[in-house]
Amino acid sequence: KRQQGFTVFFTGLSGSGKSTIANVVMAKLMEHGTRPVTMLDGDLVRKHLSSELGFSKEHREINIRRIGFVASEITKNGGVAICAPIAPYRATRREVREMVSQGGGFIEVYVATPLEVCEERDRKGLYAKARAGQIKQFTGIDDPYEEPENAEVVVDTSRYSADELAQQVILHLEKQGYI
Ligand code: GGZ
Repeated sequence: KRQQGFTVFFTGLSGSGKSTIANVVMAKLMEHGTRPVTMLDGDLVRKHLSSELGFSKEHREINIRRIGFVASEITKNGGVAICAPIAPYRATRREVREMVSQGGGFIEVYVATPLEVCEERDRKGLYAKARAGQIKQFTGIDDPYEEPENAEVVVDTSRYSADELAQQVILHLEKQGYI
């Protein structure tokens, strides 16, 4: 029996580790070798699909709906989509879930790294800029992040490595019969 397509949708703050974990999940899924895997990372989407958009609520919603549409097309055709945007709004995440679920599986992964930890790391210096008012509407600083309440997987980056967390996601996919 041909297995159905699915979307793994990561959500979490800037610097939470979404991309890192998503890339490990992608590599592990490709080792399985059964179906094509498409990565829709926040950065890449912003560059290639949403370059005209900013970070207002309206623009973030448009961005997430685009990601959701592409993911749903991939999923419907039996592929695997991995998405890793911030996706700060619960309602928009629900819309994407509904869209994707019509054609396959939807697995929301909440990368629950606390703001203090993301800000402490501040790999790109964006939090410092946001605190200084040089970037406005920065998620977690002066813009909201609505925590997921029904995520299929919640990962704790303070206790496990990206590799271990990716393995937790893979385990979930195996348990649910996706792979
Ligand atoms: C949040 C911002 C902002 C503001 C620029 N707020 O760590 P990064 O740099 O690479 O990830 C962040 C990325 C977020 O884009 P998304 O498309 O994932 O956001 S959303 O889902 O809300 O549409 C960050 C950078 O863009 N960045 N300005 N104001 N992140």
